[in-house]
Amino acid sequence: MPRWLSAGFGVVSAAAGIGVAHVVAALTVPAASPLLAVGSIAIDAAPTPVKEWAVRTFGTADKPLLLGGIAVVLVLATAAIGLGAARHRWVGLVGMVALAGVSGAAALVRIPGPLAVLPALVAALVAAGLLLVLARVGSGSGRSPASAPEPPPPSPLDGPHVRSGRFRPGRRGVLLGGPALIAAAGVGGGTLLSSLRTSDAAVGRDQELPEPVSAAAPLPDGVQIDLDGVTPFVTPLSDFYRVDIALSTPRIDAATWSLPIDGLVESPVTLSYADLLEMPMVERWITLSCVSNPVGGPYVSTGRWLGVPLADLLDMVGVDAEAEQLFARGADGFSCSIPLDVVRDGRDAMLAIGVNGEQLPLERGFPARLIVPGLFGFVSAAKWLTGLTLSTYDADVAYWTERGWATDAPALTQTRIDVPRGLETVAAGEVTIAGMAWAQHRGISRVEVSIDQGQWQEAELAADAGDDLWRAWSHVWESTGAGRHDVQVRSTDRTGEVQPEERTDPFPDGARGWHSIAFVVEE
Ligand SMILES: Nc1nc2c(c(=O)[nH]1)N[C@H]1C(S)=C(S)[C@@H](COP(=O)(O)O)O[C@H]1N2
Ligand SMILES: [Mo]
Repeated sequence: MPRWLSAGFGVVSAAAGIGVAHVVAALTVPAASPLLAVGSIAIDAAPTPVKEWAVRTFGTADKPLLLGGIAVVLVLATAAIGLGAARHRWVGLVGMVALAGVSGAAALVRIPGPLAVLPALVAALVAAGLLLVLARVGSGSGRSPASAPEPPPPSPLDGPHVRSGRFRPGRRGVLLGGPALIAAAGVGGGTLLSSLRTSDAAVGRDQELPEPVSAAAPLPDGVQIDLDGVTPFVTPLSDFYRVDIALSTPRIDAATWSLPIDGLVESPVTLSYADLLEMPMVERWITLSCVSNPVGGPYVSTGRWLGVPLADLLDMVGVDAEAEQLFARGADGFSCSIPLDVVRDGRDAMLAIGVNGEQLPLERGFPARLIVPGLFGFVSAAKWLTGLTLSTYDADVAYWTERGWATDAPALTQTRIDVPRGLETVAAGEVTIAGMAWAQHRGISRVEVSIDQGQWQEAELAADAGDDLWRAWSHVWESTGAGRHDVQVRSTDRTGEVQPEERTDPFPDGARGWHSIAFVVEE
């Protein structure tokens, strides 16, 4: 048997195993599907600089690329197993079981309960079994006799269109193609199944939201600068930035979901989704930003959040004096530390169930997440909540703290130039420079623009919607000549602090520095 065929047997057996396991996962725990489970571990284990590089280089395409990378490694490994199995059958058995073991162990790290290993078990059975059969049949020791009569040589009259009885790509084609088909059907079918199971009705995302007892203040006229290219003040949910460690979006059924609030409290409670819907809700416009946002970057958005004030929940359980933090956990293994004094200082920190008038979309943390104005998302905005624990910083350590990032991280002031775009060519005359500035919970009091290293000039601020929100700004500049010009911007927050000039990386507590771009004025 040719070596490529042995290697191919290894690859297609593993692929078929993964395909069937994907279906099993879709029916049980989607995130336990082998590639997803291993990918999640890779995300958890990747050293911070690697992760930063991946996000910087690939942006939101980093996850498909990760899966692709794992697939390449897997093809090489399973080809080797296939080659080994051609000589010694046990190599195939041990190799496939070992690979499946890796995926089972990976699944167990993030997903509690024995169901997490079921897909890996199925993958092991299918992949090892199939490889043994293929190796046997392929080497001719199976039922189909190796001594089958050779087909007669092709006649020169037979073109590619002639499908006579001697056209026999069949055997090898079937041996490789059959399992490949199983793999494709499994991955396609499993993915379809998961999406059916995550339909809005299936998870309880088809309910009326309660009316808030305290509605969001209407946005003042003039918060928006109506100029092509300037960010919309309210981010449509489809454009809202998304950052999380979940390789597959957690699917949580609101009907069976419950949220324990425990730890250093007088009376722990466990709330159901129905319990939450009964509680008094507030609705607030809040701008959320990500610590990974580079200067001038896109990871910032604004929505109208509906939820139960966290202070109410704390009052309900009665917090012990030793408690330092509200430790929040998400279904994807994420966790974060929210300082108790921040939760209780009067800001609109909430356990949110709705955004922009609808229940949270699945990728935004359905059924419930936290939103804390003024803190970066990674230290506050836990999605797919599974538990809230009042504790000390020693007792519970947050996911990103374990990876070297800051434990407490107030959102930093940033100012972004939206128009002109970098290197855009604009007509001579009046050039409008405009963009967004944010310093959540402190507010923006001033934005300044400097062109070609000239004096700082005060930009015009759009209407103010509140300190927890971003603010649009614009500045009209009379062009001074054709060719390249540079513009830089900086903001001052309401505490009087001016954005520092020096650029820093997002790691470990957010990027600092002035955004600048170059543009070109036409002749
Ligand atoms: N469960 C969970 N919650 C999470 C995260 C995560 O990885 N898992 N990422 C956080 C980070 S880093 C940010 S910036 C915000 C982003 O929220 P969004 O995806 O709804 O914009 O969610 C936070 N909540
Ligand atoms: Mo983030």
